[in-house]
Amino acid sequence: MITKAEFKCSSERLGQIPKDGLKDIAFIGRSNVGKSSLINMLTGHKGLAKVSATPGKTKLINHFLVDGTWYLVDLPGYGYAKTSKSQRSGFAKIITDYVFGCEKMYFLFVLVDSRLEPQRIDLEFIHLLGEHSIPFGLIFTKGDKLSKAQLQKSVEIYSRTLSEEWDELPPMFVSSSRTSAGRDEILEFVDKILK
Ligand SMILES: Nc1nc2c(ncn2[C@@H]2O[C@H](COP(=O)(O)OP(=O)(O)OP(=O)(O)O)[C@@H](O)[C@H]2O)c(=O)[nH]1
Ligand SMILES: [Mg+2]
Repeated sequence: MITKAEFKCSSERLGQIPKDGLKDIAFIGRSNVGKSSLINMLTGHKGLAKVSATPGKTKLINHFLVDGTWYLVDLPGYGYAKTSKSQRSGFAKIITDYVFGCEKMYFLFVLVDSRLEPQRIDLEFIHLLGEHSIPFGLIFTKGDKLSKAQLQKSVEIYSRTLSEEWDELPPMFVSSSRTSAGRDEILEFVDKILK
């Protein structure tokens, strides 16, 4: 469903991101959760976003132009202990500036590792999204590492946890960059919200 995806630019400040009217669909989550891998999987473009086994690989806001009409945005991860002290508590300024302060940011996917129970830092971040009324969805990553039943359980546990705070649950997707699971569902959803 994506015909062409190309790297547009890397930004370290809001002032540097593309100044056109095109919408951003962005991906956030803990370092190493699989944001860059997912972007490569969705675009069918293996080397587009840089992937690494070492957390903290993506440090800038990376814009990838899709079919000349919207952007996929790869963001730095949060919760990585080796970032500077000032960043360890809370979230890096580059992330909060972009997510909470950028009009271009149209929809945010929060990625969580499907193997883990809800992590405090993710729940904190999701809470902030609620406070700022940021539209978001959840993507469970690395689904290839679990059985179908285990995946279903992960989604259920997350749903139950979010229900404690939210009246309405966000859209949720299970994915794997290895098997391309979730690709069609996520891209169809993006298609729908961009219209
Ligand atoms: N088995 C499996 N491994 C994955 C999957 N997605 C990512 N990985 C692995 O997880 C590691 C981190 O992937 P990245 O895509 O670089 O993660 P990231 O969230 O962009 O990380 P940062 O940029 O450091 O925040 C790499 O070793 C990937 O190969 C997946 O769907 N299945
Ligand atoms: Mg990355």
